[in-house]
Amino acid sequence: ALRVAEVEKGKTPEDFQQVYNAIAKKIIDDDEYDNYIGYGPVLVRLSWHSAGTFDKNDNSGGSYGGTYRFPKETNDPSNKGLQNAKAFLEPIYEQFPWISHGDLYTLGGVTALQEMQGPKVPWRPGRVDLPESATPENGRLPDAENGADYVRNFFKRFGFTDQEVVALIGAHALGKTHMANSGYEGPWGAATNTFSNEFFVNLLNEQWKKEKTEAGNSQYNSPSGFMMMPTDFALKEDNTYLKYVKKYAENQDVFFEDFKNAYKKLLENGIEFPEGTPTIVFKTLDEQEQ
Ligand code: DDH
Repeated sequence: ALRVAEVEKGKTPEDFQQVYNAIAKKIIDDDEYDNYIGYGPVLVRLSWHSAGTFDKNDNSGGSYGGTYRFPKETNDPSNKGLQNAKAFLEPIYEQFPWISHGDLYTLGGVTALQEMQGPKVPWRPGRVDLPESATPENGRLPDAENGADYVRNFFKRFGFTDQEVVALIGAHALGKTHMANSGYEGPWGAATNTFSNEFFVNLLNEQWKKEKTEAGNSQYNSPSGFMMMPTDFALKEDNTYLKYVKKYAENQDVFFEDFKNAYKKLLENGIEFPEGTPTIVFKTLDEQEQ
């Protein structure tokens, strides 16, 4: 059965805008994180991993229950590095203890994306904390040492199309890989805390050389100091994926529109929002200052 959203009692879009603002201000205040990349990218990654356990076959996992908060999921090897985002959000939760964890993790990603000049992502509240027993087993998140067939098959569990998959992986314009977390090292591009179509531009235009990392993984490196993981590079090796890579490299507006839609779907997978649930388009801090 679908999980039914229940908006936190008495809360209005203005209350969620207050949470947005607190997260956005803390991103600015704690700007030294990860050599001044800041917390934006790791918050986006947490939102994706909190939702990325979804399985449409039995409607298990997903963002709804906020089960990332339980040790089994926090300590999933695929979630290494995300404890930094979890710690970042703890004082936010203390300030707004009425919010569900699923709402907090997804709202954290939407806030970070918008504050990094990404598209506006319409967001709906009402995820409900589920008990520890609802925590999915480890192993539902993707393994980067794979090619296009794996990627296509992996995202079937969510019901995503080829186009949606390519758009979503464009999030790798943000942040970087860290040897200690994943056995990969380096950023995909130059603007690590500004959302853009740079991932696709670099995938097409850089001179890539396949090398082994010190952890024994395969990684593509370019003379500019950028990297791609095998699942990233796969988007160039598959003709259907490549079509969308080219489209997004040529037109950032099209990428932003498609990313917004696919990311919203990712964050809402498996949830039924009853009529009357507000759809909130948050104002950025900049817009509120004007
Ligand atoms: Fe990713 N990602 N990701 N990713 N991801 C990593 C970092 C970041 C895969 C593997 C990794 C998405 C899809 C995939 C972000 C967002 C998104 C790292 C490095 C690995 C490994 C972690 C580390 O070392 O710290 C794989 C495999 C896939 C796949 O789908 C095949 C998607 C869909 C998103 C999204 O947000 C929609 C972000 C942001 C980061 C950077 C994190 C950081 O700390 O910086």
